[in-house]
Amino acid sequence: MSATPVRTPVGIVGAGPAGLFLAHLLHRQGIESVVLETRSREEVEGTIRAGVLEQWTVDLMQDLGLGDRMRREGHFHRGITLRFNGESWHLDFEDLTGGKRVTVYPQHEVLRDLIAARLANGGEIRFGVQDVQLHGLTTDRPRITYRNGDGEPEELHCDFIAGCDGSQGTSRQHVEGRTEYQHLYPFGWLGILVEAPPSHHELIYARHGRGFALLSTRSPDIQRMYLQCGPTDNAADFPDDLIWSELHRRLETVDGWTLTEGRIFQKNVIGMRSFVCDRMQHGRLYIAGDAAHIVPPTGAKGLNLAVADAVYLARGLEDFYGRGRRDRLEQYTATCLRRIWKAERFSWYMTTMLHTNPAEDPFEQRIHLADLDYVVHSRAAATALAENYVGLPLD
Ligand code: RFL
Ligand code: PHB
Repeated sequence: MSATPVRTPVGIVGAGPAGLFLAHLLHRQGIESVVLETRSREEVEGTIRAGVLEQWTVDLMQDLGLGDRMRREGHFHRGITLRFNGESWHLDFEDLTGGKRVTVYPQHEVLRDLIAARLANGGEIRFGVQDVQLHGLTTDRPRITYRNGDGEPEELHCDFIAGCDGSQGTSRQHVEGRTEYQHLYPFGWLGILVEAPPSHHELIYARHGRGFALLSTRSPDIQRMYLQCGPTDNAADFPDDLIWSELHRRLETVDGWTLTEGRIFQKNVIGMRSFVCDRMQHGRLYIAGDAAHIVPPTGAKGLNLAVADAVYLARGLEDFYGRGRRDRLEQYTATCLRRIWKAERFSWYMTTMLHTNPAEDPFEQRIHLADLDYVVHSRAAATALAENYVGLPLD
C-alpha cells in the first residue's frame, strides 16, 4: 500500500542541471516542486564532469543568488586556442563578442551549489528513489509513483511533470508522435584526469594528422585532457606512456610550448553522438536537457543547453500560474528546438572540423583544414565561432 500521496505543482524527475535549475527558477516565482532522483546525493555530487559555462548561464546563476563560490573558484577564460598544421592561434572571445567570456567551473560544483541552496530554501529533493513511473499525462492530474530510499511505495500528485532524467532516462518514451534524429561519429574521446599544474591558462583544441587532442582543466591541481580514439576503445588498453606520447605529439606542435605531465588517476572513453527528439511535450509532461537532445562534447554545449530548456519551461509555467496563459507552454517545443538545432549545428561543426575522420577522403580532410584556416584569418568567421561558443542569446 502506498503512503498518502503528496501534492506538488511540479514533479521534476532528475536532479541534473535541467531539473535543479528548473526547481530554482520556479521557486523564485513562488512555484513549488519536488525533485526525484535515482542516485544518492553523494553520487550526483561526485560525478566529475566538465563545466564550460556560457556567459548567460553564469549571469543566471548570479541572478538566482547561486554564484558566490563560482565567482571565487571558477576560471574565467577570454578565449580558446586552436592548433593545426604546426601553428597556434588564439581566438579572443572577449574582443570578438563585445566582452563575453566563458567560465570554467565543473558541473559537479554547479550541482553541489544548486543542491545546497535548494535544500536551504526549503526545497525537496528525494535522492535514491527507484521504479519511477509516470501516469495520467493527458489528464489535469498527472501522477508519479516510485519507491523511496527504503523501498517503500510513494506517490506524487502534480499539475505538471518535468522529465529531466538525462539521456538514459525513460520520460522521453512517453512523448507520443516524436521523431528522433541521430548522427554517430566514427571516433570517441579517451579522457584522463591528471594531478598536475595547468600547462596553459586557457583551453587548447588541436587538429593533428594522428587525431584530435584537447587540453582542459578542472582546478589548479587537476587537469583534464582528451585524445581522439576509436568509438569502442577500452580505456584500460591505453598505457600511460602511450597517452603521454600521443598528447605530446598532438599538442606540442608549437616551438617553446610544453605539456606538463603528472599522475593519471582516471581514464575513460566517451562516445560521440548527436541526437534530437523533435517533440518535447506530451499532455502535462515536458522533457528537458539530455532527455531530449545530446551533443558531442567538442562545443561544450550540453550543460548550457539543458539549462536553456529549464529557462523556457519555467517561463511557460510562470505564465500558466501567474496569468492563466498557456501559449508559452504550447510553444515550449518550438522555442527550445530553435536553440537546440543551432547548438547541434555548432557542436557538429566543431567536431567535424577538429577530428581526423578515417572514413573521410583526402579532399574532405583538406576542406576542414581550410575551414580552420578561414576561422583564424577572418574576423567574421572567428566572430561566428566565438558567439556560438560563449552562447547565443536566449530568445
Ligand atoms: P543529467 O545531468 O544526465 O541528469 C539527469 C539526472 O536524472 C537522473 N535520472 C533519474 N531520476 C529519477 N528517475 C529516473 N527514472 C531517472 N533516470 C535518470 C540521473 O541520475 C541524473 O542525475 O541530465 P541534464 O540535467 O539534462 O543535464 C545534461 C548535462 O548533464 C549534460 O549535457 C552534460 O553533462 C554533457 N556532458 C558534457 N557537457 C558539457 O557541456 N561539457 C562536457 O565536457 C561534457 N562532458 C557530458 C560530458 C556528459 C557525459 N555523460 C555521461 C552523459 C561527459 C560525459 C561522460
Ligand atoms: C572538459 O573540460 O572536459 C571539456 C572542455 C571543453 C570541451 C569538452 C570538454 O569542449
